[in-house]
Amino acid sequence: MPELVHYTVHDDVAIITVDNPPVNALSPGVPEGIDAAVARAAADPAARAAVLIGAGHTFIAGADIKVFGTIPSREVSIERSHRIHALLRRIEDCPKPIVCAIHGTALGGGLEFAMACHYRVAAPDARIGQPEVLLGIIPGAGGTQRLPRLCGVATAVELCTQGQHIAAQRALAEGIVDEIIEGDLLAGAIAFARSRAAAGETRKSRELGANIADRALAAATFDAARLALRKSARGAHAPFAAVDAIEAGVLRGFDAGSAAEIEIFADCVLSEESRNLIRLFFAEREAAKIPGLPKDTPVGDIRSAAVVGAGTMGGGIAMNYANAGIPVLLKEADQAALDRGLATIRKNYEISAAKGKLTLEQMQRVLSLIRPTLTYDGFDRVDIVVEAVFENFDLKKSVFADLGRVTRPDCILASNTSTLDIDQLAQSSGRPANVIGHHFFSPANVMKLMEVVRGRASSPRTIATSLKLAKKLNKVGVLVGNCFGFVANRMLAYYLREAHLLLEEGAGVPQIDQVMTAFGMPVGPFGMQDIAGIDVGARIRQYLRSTGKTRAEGPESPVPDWLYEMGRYGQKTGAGWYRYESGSRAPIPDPLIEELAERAAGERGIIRRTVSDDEILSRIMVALANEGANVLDERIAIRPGDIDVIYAYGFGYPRHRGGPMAYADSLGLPHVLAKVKKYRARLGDHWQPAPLLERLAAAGKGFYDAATAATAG
Ligand code: 3H9
Repeated sequence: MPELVHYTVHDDVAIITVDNPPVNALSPGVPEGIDAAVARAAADPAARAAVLIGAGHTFIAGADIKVFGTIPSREVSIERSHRIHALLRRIEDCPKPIVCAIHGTALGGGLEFAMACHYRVAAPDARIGQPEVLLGIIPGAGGTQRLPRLCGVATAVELCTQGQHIAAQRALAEGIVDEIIEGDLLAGAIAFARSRAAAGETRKSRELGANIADRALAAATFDAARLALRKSARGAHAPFAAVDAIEAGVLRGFDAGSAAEIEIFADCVLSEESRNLIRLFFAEREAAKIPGLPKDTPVGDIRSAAVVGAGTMGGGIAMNYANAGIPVLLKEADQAALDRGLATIRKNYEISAAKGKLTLEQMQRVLSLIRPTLTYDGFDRVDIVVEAVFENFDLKKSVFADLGRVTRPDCILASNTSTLDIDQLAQSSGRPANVIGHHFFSPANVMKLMEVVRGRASSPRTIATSLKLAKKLNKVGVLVGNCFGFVANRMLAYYLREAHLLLEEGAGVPQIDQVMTAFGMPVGPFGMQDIAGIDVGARIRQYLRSTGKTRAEGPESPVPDWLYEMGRYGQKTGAGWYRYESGSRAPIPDPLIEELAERAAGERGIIRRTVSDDEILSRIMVALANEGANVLDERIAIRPGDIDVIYAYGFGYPRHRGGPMAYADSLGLPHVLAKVKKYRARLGDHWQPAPLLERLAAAGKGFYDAATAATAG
């Protein structure tokens, strides 16, 4: 077994190096190795001080997340936590100064080990954080206790409830880090350690009291945090648990606080929330691994790009490239449209600059990378073109025919279509192996999802390059198959259809939206359509009808089309499913929608009734999971985790609920199937159980069990 922790002595300073690639996680053996090395340094006459550092490209990125799933009970969790707390106390009690040298990231347990050292120095580009809440847990190795003592209550609450990483400079300003080392980190850390040894100083984080002395301020901070979390946590529990643990330590002292942390951690680590979030963490990384696509598949280097279409999507996509430092040509058909597109891009950047997210200098730099054009000049030099013109098949086909002519033979040709057939676009280009879908979500510069749509002829290079590019663009790329709407929008059609039918049956627009936001969605189905544009869906339906199809099998409510005919396109026209007053985005319920719903119900012979919140949630979620099962069965999505990642990043599905497929698993597939059958009996044959749902329910399995078995097989 490889040695996970190395001990060497450099002149008179012991160097303790954690060496557990890829991210130096605290896998079994690592904490024990550090413990033994610190004890050795304490006893070593050749060492006056010690430096704790990580090998490779990072310090410790946290506990080994895989291990959490193996904790069988509260008792085991508590027993393990006591051991790690005692271990960290031993480090802190070492009589010789211990300096932690941070590069890459010090996250979760990594930061907790760092805070148990007497001092911390960091490389300028290092980042630190307590991201445990993003996994449904809280810092479990004293982080909720030592952090407030180092940086104060407000910052500790912020870091432990939001889970974001902060830069070394901020960590320095907050008192979490003692010095930034420019140049050689290890040499700087050794010099720092020597200086503390010479001064005879060791400083224990757990004994620092000044930052938590003001109880009244602390109490006000906890109250304000809980109030804010009621909105922002969207039903997640872990952020509240983190506040509880910090509060216990600030009000009752380090020992009582540590005991509380251990208990609260045990509750969290065994929760459904944590199981879902951890599964999503690994699903996101799994999505980048494609069965049948070898690791050594050639990958093109994308150093320059072009986007055709400077509308809302095209502009947002161009911003993604510029943000990643890739120069991008932005082409429009006429000057007025190009000017409008550029003005929107500039406005978006100005809003970000006003919020302090980028400096004016950075804004000028990214803007200079976006080069407007009305022609295809320069397209022969770019590595990729993304087509983002109006969602019209003929128009898109003609663009692909142009692209086949004007670009280099190895140039990747991507379409941002949200629904149309990639294979037909590929044929139009004359270079189908290079063609692929890059489906971004609105607003494209913000939403992290990129559905990568594989056509029949997309080459391994085209696929591998697209997935690598997604990461470079700071997106989560998920490979999906080619069908109408791919994964996200195909399933969404069933989600929205159910919302529309529930409205006809008697539920209210605000009621349905409220049920879904209470579940944790950032916005309900009607509010979402008002943001995306009711005209967008209407045009897709028009196109489908022209081809003799519908978006979702079964009845279609006429109300969305009536809104379209009335020019109620949503927020952009001041009215859609809601009304909006003079530029405000606050939705105002509109009695007209009730009248339209009654008319539609009358036409279909439906007697309107009171619809319960439970029925709304159940029908919408069951419809989503049932279609998700079809998507899996047809191999449009490779794994249930891919669907859940798509919903988390594309639509803001509440991560702590895991995603539509994990949620169905948590309900139990026999229960989901029984609901589908019940709705079929009551509402009609368009409710058809997906064959995969029937097979899994009969076998007593969940979607994820089946995926694990398939991978293992
Ligand atoms: C914690 O610490 C609790 C404590 O309070 C309690 C202590 C007792 N464990 O993301 P990447 C794998 S909770 C196991 O693609 P990047 C990852 O699966 C933890 N594996 O790279 C992937 O494997 P593969 C708190 C981990 O450069 C590979 O490493 N810490 C862990 O884009 C590369 O990962 C966190 O939540 C882990 N902790 O980003 C940090 N971390 O190649 C979670 C990574 O087989 N990690 N892996 O697919 C991250 O945020 C990112 O991975 C990081 C690197 C920023 C570190």
